[in-house]
Parts: sequence; C-alpha cells; structure tokens
Amino acid sequence: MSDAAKRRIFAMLDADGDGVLTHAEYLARVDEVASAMGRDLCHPVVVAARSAHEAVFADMDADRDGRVLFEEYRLWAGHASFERSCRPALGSLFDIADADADGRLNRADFVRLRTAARNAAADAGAAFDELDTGQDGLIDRDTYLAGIKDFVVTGVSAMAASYGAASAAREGV
Ligand SMILES: [Ca+2]
Ligand SMILES: [Ca+2]
Ligand SMILES: [Ca+2]
Repeated sequence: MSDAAKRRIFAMLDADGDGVLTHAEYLARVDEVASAMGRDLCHPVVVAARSAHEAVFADMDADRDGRVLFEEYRLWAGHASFERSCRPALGSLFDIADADADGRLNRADFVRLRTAARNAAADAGAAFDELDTGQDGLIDRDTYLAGIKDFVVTGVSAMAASYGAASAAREGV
C-alpha cells in the first residue's frame, strides 16, 4: 500500500483534520453512516458495526493512548490488518446501507454510504460504475470489499475514484 493511498484514507478518517484520529472521531463514522442511511441507532446492524469499529481502533492504536497518529496508521495499514479487522468493519457499514439485507447495494444506496463515509458524491458514483461490471445496477458485498481492499493494498482499484485518487491524478498531486 502506497503512502499516498494511506494519506488519503487517513485524511478521510481524521474528520477535523488535526492530524490525530481520535477514538470518538473513528466511532462517529458508524452513527454518521447509520443516520445517513436512515437506520435506528439501536438496530442490531448498527450495534454490530460499533463493535467492529471498536476492534479496528484497538488494533490500530498500537500504544493504546486513544489516539492514532498518521505514523501509527501508516505502520498498521496493509494486507494483514485489512483481513483481520478492516474487512469486518467495512462489511458492517455495508450491512447498515443494505436496507433489504439481500447482500447488494443499488447505486443510490452506494453513493449515500460512500458520501456518509466522506467521499465526494461524484467520485462515489464513478466508483460504483467501475465496480458494477455486470451493469445490473447492483454491487454485492464481496465485490465492494474486494474493491476497497485492492485500493488499500495496491493503491489501484475501481474504488480509487471514491478515495479522491482520480481527482488527485488530474490535479497532478
Ligand atoms: Ca482528528
Ligand atoms: Ca496511539
Ligand atoms: Ca440490498
């Protein structure tokens, strides 16, 4: 995983941009996504997402001080940590967005989910179109998670657009 990709993801997670990802900031993602998707905050899928995010934070925060700095994140992020804790957490957000629980999201739900996770809506739409290779207007859970993992581990993926990589490339940064 490139440092540029890690920087982009860290910047998305660090909502107030102060360079420190706090426990509260990280856990707030769950409620933000749940609210955006119109989910009751006590719904079992939201409760499950909270524990999955607690597990990621505990895993990331190597020195256990309740704060994750970019350097801490940089050393942590990669294939092993993705499989160990990110996959369940990202899957849990997918489940919040998957209102009819059929394991698939349509374009509107996908864009709402990614926007709640702080992607630009246009970038999220572009990522959906890339991932929807069957062009049936639906993306299943495995495709979604594989797309994110490709980006996290290799920096190259249909999901790159949703992390602003496409706009960064256009701007030459
Ligand atoms: Ca912060
Ligand atoms: Ca720490
Ligand atoms: Ca669905």
